[in-house]
Amino acid sequence: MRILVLGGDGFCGWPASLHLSERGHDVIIVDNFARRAADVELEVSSLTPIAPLGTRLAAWRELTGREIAFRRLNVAEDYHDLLELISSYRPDAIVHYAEQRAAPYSMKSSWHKRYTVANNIGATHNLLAAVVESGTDPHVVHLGTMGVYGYGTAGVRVPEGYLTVKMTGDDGRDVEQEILYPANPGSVYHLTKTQDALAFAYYNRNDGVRVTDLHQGIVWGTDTRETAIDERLINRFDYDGDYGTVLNRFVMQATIGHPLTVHGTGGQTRAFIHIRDSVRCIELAVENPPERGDRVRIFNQMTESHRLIDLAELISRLTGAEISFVDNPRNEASANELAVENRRLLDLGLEPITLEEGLLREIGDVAAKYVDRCDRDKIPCRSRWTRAHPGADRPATVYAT
Ligand code: USQ
Repeated sequence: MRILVLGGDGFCGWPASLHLSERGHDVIIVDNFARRAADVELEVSSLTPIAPLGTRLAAWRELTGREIAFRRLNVAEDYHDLLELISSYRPDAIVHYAEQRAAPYSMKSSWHKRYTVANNIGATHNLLAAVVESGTDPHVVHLGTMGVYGYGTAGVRVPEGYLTVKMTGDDGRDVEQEILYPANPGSVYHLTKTQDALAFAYYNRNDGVRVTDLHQGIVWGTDTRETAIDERLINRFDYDGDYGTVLNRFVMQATIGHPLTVHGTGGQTRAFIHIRDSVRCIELAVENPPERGDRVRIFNQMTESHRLIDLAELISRLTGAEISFVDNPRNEASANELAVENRRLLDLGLEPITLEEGLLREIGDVAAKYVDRCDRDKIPCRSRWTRAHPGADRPATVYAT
């Protein structure tokens, strides 16, 4: 297949691009290096020394004989370049990672909120408009988030995108309808993904665009089979308070002797997936496209749920790390239950990698190898959800509003 990977230089996009190339697909990466620019802005670097994209691609060619092409463009702004690329390349699939993906980053200031909204919603809409305008029929595979469902206790197993509701009609009879599961975003970042879902529903109904929306949980782990071949292919490892995600942060903190930063009580339950399963899910979605005329297909891309305190205690037991309960900078429920339906990816052949000590040690080994690159001052989460919150974030940089 011919596949465009939008955002193919990022934490999930890079290993997915390599994996699809390894599977024999023809891959073009589209990226504007926004993720690398955010590192410059935040004065932090990936714990692992990621190579420039040109070096990455040359190494992949040298090691495997496979060619991945690259087009530098901003999906949210360079509409005509995107349209030209889709029209000329005529991809079978477009995997869409080209969105600002960190909830804390999206909450840092009004500049970050507006950037996240303009970038994410603009990129998704540009993509859909360009697909229709080009007259081509690629399968759009979008990285959504489990966070679209919200993190209250639902009282039911969270279904894969749709909910059957029963209403009472004027004549008193029951009317049944399937609707998109009610959106309940917990940050401006998550809000953009709920908006994306509406755009997909509309373009699917109006223009027949084929879409798979993958509601992914929190990714953990760093390397995949392909990124581990050579240090020039190494994947990002984010540990900072904005882009670092919770499980990788806990393992990294344990490795460097920093207390584990549990927000609030740690009663929050979240969905998780290992990076190797994440790239495998992309392969499964791409290689099993929906038929023309099918409604938007939604998969819950997660393999297990855990309470944060249970994860912290597990890591503490394994490493002796101290647990520190810090004031929660987010506006989120202090505890919730979470049961998730994920049958559709399992039915396509996903064999879940679940939490186990060996894999946690592997992350710890990566963290230990690059410990000298860690800036401990970047570990605390300083981005706050509400102004009223004591100690609200005052960034050193002044952003235009
Ligand atoms: N948390 C801590 N301590 C920390 C960091 C986070 O207790 O040091 C807590 C947060 O308060 C939150 C939970 O851990 O309750 C998850 O935070 P996170 O930063 O690991 O994940 P999140 O902000 O939800 O976002 C990440 C990815 C995002 C993806 C999402 C999937 O950055 O791209 O969409 O996970 S999900 O969480 O299922 O919505």
